Amino acid sequence: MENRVVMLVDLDYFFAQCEERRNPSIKDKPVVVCVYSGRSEDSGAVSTANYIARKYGVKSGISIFLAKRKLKDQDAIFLPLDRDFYEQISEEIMGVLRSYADLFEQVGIDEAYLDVSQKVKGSFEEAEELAKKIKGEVKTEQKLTCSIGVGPNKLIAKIASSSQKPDGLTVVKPEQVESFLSQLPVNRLIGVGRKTTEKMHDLGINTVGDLAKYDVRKLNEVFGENLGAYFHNASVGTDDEPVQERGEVESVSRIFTLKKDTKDLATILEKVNPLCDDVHERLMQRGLNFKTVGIVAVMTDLSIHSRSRTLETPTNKLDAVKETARELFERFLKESELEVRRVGVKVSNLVEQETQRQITDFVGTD
Ligand code: TTP
Ligand code: MG
Repeated sequence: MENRVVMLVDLDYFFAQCEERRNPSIKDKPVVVCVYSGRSEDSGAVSTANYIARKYGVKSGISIFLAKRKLKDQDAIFLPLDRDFYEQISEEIMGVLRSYADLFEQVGIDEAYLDVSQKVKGSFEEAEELAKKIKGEVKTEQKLTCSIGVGPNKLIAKIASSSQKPDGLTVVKPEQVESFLSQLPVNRLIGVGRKTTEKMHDLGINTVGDLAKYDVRKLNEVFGENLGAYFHNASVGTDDEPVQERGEVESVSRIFTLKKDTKDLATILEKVNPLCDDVHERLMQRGLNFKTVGIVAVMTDLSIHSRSRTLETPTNKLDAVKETARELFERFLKESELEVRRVGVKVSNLVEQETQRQITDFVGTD
């Protein structure tokens, strides 16, 4: 079998970077995205902060009050969380990432594993080129930076992705795994928190290399067999967890960048119709009917607008996607002043097609 090649793509300081993209004039200042609890003016916690703010010790989870104190002499920007906006951007980027993967697994709003083994034919050199291409596309199309780790499995990809941030790319080939891991502190392994780290320090284990050399039986005695075995395997970089799609499909969407910004409905529909074909085909492959059809328009200023319509009953008709998308764009273009840069189609409210059909599908397949 060929090498397994897995990537972990993690967007840098995601919520704060979305805010910088929306308003580039704040880019050179500390930016802190906050979840205000509403009790008093500054009560609540920091969701995330850009890397300038991090230099002053501001990070996810600290109180807004403390963040303000740390930044009191700076011209810092504090903004409330705008989850819908970040989710929209996340969805677009995940769509791009998915298109590069043989197998795809989103693990958070700003993070996904891509198994690219077949795409790159097991070659880490090709994987590095592919990772550069992905970083480039995310940068030019979405105006965001990300960090990518490439490795022979999810464990290594994940650690690699966080080893150079922001805007990093770290490739760990199978023959480099041992030297890459051995000098890292043990708490870099997933599942090794503060308490476990302390216990390991007591055993004289400080680095992942120390852990790899430690007698497995003794590890089992201290941590129990499951954890002991996990820690040992992790320390030598062994991990065979597959990259796999998570959860139910909630929506299917496609987005496309126009050759030229425009407000012309006919030009836009020329691009939107093939997107409708594509979305519809993916739904049919998965045996899904839909009830809601939506459009997305990203304008010249990169602001994102979406409109949708929910039909009376679920359907599988391609015409329903095209007609509804056309009507929504027609109405949207009348209201909007700016030109459109990217157009998208999204179908949601999905339901399984008749079980009847699925049963008949199986008949005669023997
Ligand atoms: P992360 O990827 O952990 O952090 P990040 O993208 O802000 O920074 P990094 O450059 O280190 O990747 O989390 C993604 C988003 O999730 C983050 O932008 C905000 C949100 N988040 C919280 O709201 N609270 C938290 O405690 C954490 C860790 C993240
Ligand atoms: Mg991130």
